[in-house]
Amino acid sequence: MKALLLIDIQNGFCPGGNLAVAHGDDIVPIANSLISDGGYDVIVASQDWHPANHGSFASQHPGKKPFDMGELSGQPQVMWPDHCVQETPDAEFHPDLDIGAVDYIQQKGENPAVDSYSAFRDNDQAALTGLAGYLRAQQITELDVCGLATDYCVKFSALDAVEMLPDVKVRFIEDASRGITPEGVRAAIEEMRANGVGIIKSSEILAD
Ligand code: VGL
Ligand code: ZN
Repeated sequence: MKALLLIDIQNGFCPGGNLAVAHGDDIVPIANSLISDGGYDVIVASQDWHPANHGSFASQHPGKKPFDMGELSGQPQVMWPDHCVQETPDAEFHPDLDIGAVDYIQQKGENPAVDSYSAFRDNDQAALTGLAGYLRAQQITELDVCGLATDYCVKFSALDAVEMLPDVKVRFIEDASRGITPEGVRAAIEEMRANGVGIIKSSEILAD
């Protein structure tokens, strides 16, 4: 069984959003083609879903500006602009994403004391989200990952998939993803590759 995992294709990470990734919305038509024509049995979408007082927000740390380094629960933490606050338009999926075709939505980042880049577990690796259990129950053997942002949530999700689902073949779809910085994207792709993630383009999936 094959699954597509769409990471955080939300307004907050698209142009006009609070943590906009350059050209983040360019991936929406590609994601929709993968959903309709990618041959997947299961479609999963993750959703960054923060309380308004989330500890990853610079606004919660006096003297910190967005993109500074800071600390959260004693761990180094990038200070993000307030983003993807629950029940706000910033947290909604991009309006053109075919969310009606999604079988399972995995929300993450609800605990104000820890960030959760991965759709599988919090950054401290203590609490699981339930996504690995869902994919095991669906007997998924192949998982393709794409979305926003390559250098954070996509990378951590793909690496956790390799570690937590050792029998699953994991691939990253490069052109269906965008990142926060070009250097970050390059490093993320190398790290994924080094950890056994296949690096592919959507044309390899969509061309029969
Ligand atoms: C993300 C930073 C903070 C992401 C989420 O989706 O990549 N990045 N929260
Ligand atoms: Zn976030």
